[in-house]
Amino acid sequence: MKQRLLFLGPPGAGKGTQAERLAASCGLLHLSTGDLLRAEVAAGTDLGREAEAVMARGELVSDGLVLAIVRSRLEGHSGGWLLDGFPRNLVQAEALNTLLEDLDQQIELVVLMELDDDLLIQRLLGRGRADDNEAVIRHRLEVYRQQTEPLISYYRQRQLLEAIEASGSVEAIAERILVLVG
Ligand code: B4P
Repeated sequence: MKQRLLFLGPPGAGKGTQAERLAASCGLLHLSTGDLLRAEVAAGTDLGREAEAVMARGELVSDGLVLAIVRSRLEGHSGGWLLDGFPRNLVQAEALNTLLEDLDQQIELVVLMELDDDLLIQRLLGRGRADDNEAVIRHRLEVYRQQTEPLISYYRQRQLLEAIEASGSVEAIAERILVLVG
């Protein structure tokens, strides 16, 4: 079974939903940069104050902040991990490579979750988080196309990427992912 995984996909594809489930059943460390940033906002830290307005606009928080969070969690962790929502652009992907070289670890699988925009928007409006109104969702989708989508060919070239259709029930999608994880 693969132990070092990335979940990639547009906002609302269900990365968090599936990552939580898989990490719990396989004993992997689940690192969601979105959840970690929201925890900083809730705790009112300096980092949280900096991230809050950026997230509310649907833009990406600065690479430096996100990288510091990921580095601090991965250093000193020797078991498997699942990165959910990170990396989100090429700068973060290159920084992750450098970090993993330092730690003598390698990504084993990148799971791309694909879903039509209409369904993404419907799911996010149903979730109703602070950054889930239609205008912000549309902007997050644009940011995804511009900044995150280039990671698809980046990881495909490295022969790490497998895509799944992210429609259907949570259980059906979990099954598709399990087949890839092995
Ligand atoms: P994230 O927290 O990563 O959230 P997301 O992409 O919007 O959602 P996800 O795909 O995880 O969907 P979920 O399972 O919740 O990002 C939020 C913000 O944080 C970003 O916009 C950015 O500002 C910042 N950020 C995060 N990481 C960053 C980074 N690396 N660099 C810079 N900034 C960063 O599912 C969505 C909804 O669908 C839920 O309501 C769920 O219940 C529902 N759902 C899931 N599966 C379903 C199914 N099969 N059927 C029906 N509904 C389903």
